[in-house]
Amino acid sequence: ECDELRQRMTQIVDRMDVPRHCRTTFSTYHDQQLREQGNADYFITSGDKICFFFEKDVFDDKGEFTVPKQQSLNKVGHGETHRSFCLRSHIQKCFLSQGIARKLGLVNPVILQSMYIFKQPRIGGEVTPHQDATFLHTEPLGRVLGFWVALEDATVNNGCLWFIPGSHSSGISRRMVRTPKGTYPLTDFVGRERAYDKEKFVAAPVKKGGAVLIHGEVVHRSAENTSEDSRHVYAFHLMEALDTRWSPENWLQPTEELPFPPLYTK
Ligand SMILES: O=C(O)CCC(=O)C(=O)O
Repeated sequence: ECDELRQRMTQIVDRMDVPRHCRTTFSTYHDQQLREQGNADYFITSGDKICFFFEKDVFDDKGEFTVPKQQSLNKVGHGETHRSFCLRSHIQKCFLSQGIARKLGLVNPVILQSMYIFKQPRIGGEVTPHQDATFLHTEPLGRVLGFWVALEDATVNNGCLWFIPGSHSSGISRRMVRTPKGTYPLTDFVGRERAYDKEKFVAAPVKKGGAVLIHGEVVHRSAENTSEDSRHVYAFHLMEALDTRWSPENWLQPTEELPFPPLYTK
């Protein structure tokens, strides 16, 4: 399954249309602002599509790749990867996620988003310490669960996850919210990420095919990848929809046509 997913992603990247705002030449401060606005628009509308997010400096000032295309992406997300192209059936059938969710007592889990994360060799960027509920906020808290499946060995050298044990029980310190319609930037933060003691993080290396379950409030991070190996991962987030309010201020919003799909097939 891991290899199938990797092959499928190789095809998608081969055929990808690079988003225009990545290709455009940006030379002035104003151009730079346009690029940032393009990035923000692209992100906030990515909830129901396949969108491509690149590592830093993978385009030159003419918009041409400076690295092989297959090694340029940071991640692909956040919607269509689970709504179609077979990955939804991977989530529902293959990754044992239905069985795990049932064992955890989830009554009506829905799939919020999914991401294929590359952590490219040598250039894979770090993911700074955060809690997923900062971006995927519910009332009450404690209803979001990440499934993070290693499609290759994830090691301390190539950027495995690190966690602060016990940090899931201290609430959240920051939320990403949509700003009022017609204003820019499109999202903002309320509150601030706490300063975390680096020494408190514990590494969680896993073998290819291993799954890590991420509590929505646990503080986690991953380091940059300076090794020669990639660290591909398929990650998706579930929400227990029973008696849960999805915040209308979240960046990611379901619509009537595209509600969050249920995890359970029967
Ligand atoms: O894969 C990574 O490096 C980070 C993933 C992550 O933070 C998440 O899935 O919540």
